[in-house]
Amino acid sequence: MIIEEKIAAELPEWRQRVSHLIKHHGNQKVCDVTVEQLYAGIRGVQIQVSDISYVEPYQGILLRGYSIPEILELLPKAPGSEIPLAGGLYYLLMVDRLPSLGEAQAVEAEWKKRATIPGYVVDVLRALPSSTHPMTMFSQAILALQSESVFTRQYSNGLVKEDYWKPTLEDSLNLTAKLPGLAACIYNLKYRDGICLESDPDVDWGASFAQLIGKGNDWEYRELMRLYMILHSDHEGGNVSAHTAHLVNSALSDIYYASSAAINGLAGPLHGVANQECIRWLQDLRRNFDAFPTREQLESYAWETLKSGQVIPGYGHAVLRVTDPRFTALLEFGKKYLQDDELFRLVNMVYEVLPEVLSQYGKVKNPWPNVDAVSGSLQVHYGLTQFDFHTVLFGVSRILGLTTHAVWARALGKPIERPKSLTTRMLEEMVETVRVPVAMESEVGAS
Ligand code: HAX
Repeated sequence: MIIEEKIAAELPEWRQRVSHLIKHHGNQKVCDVTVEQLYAGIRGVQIQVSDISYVEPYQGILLRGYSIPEILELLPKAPGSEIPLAGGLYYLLMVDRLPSLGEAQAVEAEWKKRATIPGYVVDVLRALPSSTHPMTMFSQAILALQSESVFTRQYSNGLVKEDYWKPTLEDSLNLTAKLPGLAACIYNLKYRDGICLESDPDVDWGASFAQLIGKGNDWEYRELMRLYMILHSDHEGGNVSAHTAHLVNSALSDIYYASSAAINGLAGPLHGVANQECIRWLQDLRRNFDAFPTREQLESYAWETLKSGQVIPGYGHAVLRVTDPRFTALLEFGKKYLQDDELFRLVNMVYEVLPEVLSQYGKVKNPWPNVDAVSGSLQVHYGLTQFDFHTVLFGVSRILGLTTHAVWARALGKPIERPKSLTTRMLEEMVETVRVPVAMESEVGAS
């Protein structure tokens, strides 16, 4: 398999670099942690190494060093398409080299061989109550596949540590191959005719979901799906979904366990489900006014949301300090194909008004939009009005990134992750403060 061969060729040098760093610089301190960071979600603390991607605060995500505009320009495109093949992106993430069209197509061919979804997975999905959230269905479908894990089977037969990455890669290809089909199956069971189809061997991975939900003839939607699948694939190792996968993977749980856990993290409204929340907020905003709102009306609605103590979904980021380039790429797509769509016009107006409002609000470190501020409006335009489903598509793409992190973590022999916690008393002793009695604290507060 092309990816395995390439990684095997690169690996000796990577292993040598890592062992050199540990052997010669193992005691060198590279980062400090403040008391505030410990109470603030260890924000900004550099706790792991991954070479797959990096979020540069003022540039956005770099995938193997390439920015989003570079990725969209340099990766080989599907025939008849302006958007790169997802197979080429997976090759780049895994192998750390820009692929040729042939190499991208070789990954696509691997996915096609492995795309069939076992009947028992569909049975699991069918058995769930109709009220089940699509993200719960997605997580359970991935977990149901766990019995297929090649890694777990080989591990119990006595696999040597330096080969752990090989069946992890095999599992990653097997799982990622099935993801568009799984997502389409969930969509069809929940919102359409309940039929789960086999993917068409002539359709590339990025466009396959479109074909499987009956939108195969809609060229624009196929293009949107290809773009969506590229843009959501990875966002460094520290975000909730990627870090969850890394942690679970470090216990030598297989890719299915790690990916299902990551999807559960992605299902939070502060993370992936922000795209669903964003559509809810935009639609509530629109319903609040008889006609399309003016900028002033939009501004006062945004203040109402903030004053009621809620976050405005799609804005802000833990690391980014500029407009997310993934947002920009989707906005450009929208400007090209759906300028007059009302929801999309609202997205544009929010972008014109909200950064200033959030800056005045004061406490938000990044007043700019992230990818979730626009992605859902494009899906709704092409008929995916059931916005509670959108994060499943985000998850399909994100598993490309997190499986790559997992393969490389195993290839470089990373051990089980086990950071240490402190008690509040220990911290107090470390900073040598004397606890102020409650009575005195309120006196201080009153002065
Ligand atoms: N609306 C209102 N308040 C916001 C805000 C927003 N969009 N973004 C941040 N804040 C608030 C925070 O809640 C925090 O308030 P408190 O001090 O009262 O807790 C304060 O501003 C400082 O937060 P921050 O340091 O700027 O941001 P964080 O790193 O703590 O959080 C989040 C980053 C993305 C979680 C945050 O900006 C947020 O909640 N945004 C809205 C939800 C969202 O869009 N999430 C998706 C992020 C991208 C992603 O992961 N996609 O999957």
